[in-house]
Amino acid sequence: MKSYFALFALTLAAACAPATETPAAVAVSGAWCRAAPVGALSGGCYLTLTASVDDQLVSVGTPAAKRGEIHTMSMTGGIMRMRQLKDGLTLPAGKAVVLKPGAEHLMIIGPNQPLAAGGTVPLTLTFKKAPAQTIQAPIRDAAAAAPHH
Ligand SMILES: [Cu+2]
Repeated sequence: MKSYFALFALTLAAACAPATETPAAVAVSGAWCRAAPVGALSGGCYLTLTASVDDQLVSVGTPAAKRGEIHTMSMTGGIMRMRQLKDGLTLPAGKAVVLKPGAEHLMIIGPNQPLAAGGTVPLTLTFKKAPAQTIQAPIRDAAAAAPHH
């Protein structure tokens, strides 16, 4: 009886051998949204994404605004310009991609409520490979950070 059990355990162990493929997952950290004055037409959100395999942030959604977009900022002829990354944001395997003021960021367009410090913004992040995730980004005043627009 005992040896039967041992054999069964061995078979189980073999079936559960480590997979050769790394599962697609994205670690999200340090999320926050910038507090905006009442009546603001949009707001910026920032976070750090680390993907386990080469992946892509495809879209961002939120019930707190009409829609979410993925933006980048770049210097063109001495002027800081912002543009939407329609194809999403590339996340190389194992590399922390930092979305921050003055660089890549998430933008929520048409907030349904004032983005007041102390509140939170739920953000649903959709990836090409990793499962989608919903996080709660705290709203913070960011007077010290670089202006967004
Ligand atoms: Cu933007």
